[in-house]
Amino acid sequence: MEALAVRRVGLTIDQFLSDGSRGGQVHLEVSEAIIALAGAAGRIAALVRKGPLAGALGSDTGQNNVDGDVQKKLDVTANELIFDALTEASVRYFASEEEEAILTLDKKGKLAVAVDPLDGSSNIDVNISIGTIFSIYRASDDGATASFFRPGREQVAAGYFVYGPHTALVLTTGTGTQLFVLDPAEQKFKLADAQLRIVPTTSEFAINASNYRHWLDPVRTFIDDCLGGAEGPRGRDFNMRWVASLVAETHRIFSRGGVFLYPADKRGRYANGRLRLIYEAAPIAFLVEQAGGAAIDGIDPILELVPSELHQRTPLIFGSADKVRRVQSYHTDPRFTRDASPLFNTRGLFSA
Ligand code: FBP
Repeated sequence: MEALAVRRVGLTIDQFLSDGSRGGQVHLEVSEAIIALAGAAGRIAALVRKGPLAGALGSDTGQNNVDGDVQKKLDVTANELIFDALTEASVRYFASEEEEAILTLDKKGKLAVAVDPLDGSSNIDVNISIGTIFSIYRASDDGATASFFRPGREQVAAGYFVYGPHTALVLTTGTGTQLFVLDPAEQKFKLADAQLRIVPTTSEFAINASNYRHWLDPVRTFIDDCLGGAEGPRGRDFNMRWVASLVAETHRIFSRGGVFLYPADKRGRYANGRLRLIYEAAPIAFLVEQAGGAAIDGIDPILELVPSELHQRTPLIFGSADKVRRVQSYHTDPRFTRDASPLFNTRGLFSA
């Protein structure tokens, strides 16, 4: 199995998706949609590489998306490029962070595709990695909402493109998670790792710590215990990262493990965190689980949640399985489920 994986390194994405030796066959229309998305991502990567020479990509358009975020020029351009690419594939329904409602593309199309066209918008102008996230379902004959308002476990494929020092695609079609890298000479995505695995445990966490005062007890206590380091209840030192691009954080976790948290907090609009279930959390969770990691909303697996709104937010905690389980145990321990309990302001849950 491993030898086969090594032999396949270097295959183009088209060759990989049509390769009969894969564990599970990828249906033609799913392959075509992924290849269409890869084409759009290649064009977005070319713009990102040009930076300010491509125009003011990070400037505000003066419009807000439905969730209230200010749309940047590149948010809108990326959305248009992806929309155009998907009209060439067998896509019946298209949902996007940048579109208020679900759009119907091809009434006979077989798929429903949801995207965050440009994740990490606040990093466009600062030359830090940004990306595109996508989720693919079979279109439901019960209509547009039924196609997306279903458990993430029903996704047939998911992935993200990260536009960084190199452009990469991390993909799952339900048989493991693969890494592809855009070869700049040929403008083709090529397989670089046929079997990504997330190490089960590490000492690195990622969270926007400026929100510390807004967090609820389970998260606050978990982070307090990590910050206690070698002298604290965990008995060892931890490292922290926060890029503010979900794709970049996910990519780091794929390469060296760790846990990412964007929890619910006490700010008015953050009762369900910041990240959107359908086109951010669910595809990331599918990729992560396929690589041996875990993804939860605090208690339940992300892939079991059923959305009831298109732009619904969810708390998101994912990464190395042991770490995620530990965060989950803080959420289920009755001592931490009462918010702001004075009992636990100074000590953590675990003594080792
Ligand atoms: P966009 O898709 O609008 O860019 O928002 C998502 C995101 O940028 C994530 O990539 C990132 O994890 C998070 O928001 C950062 O949020 P904050 O600025 O609150 O730290």
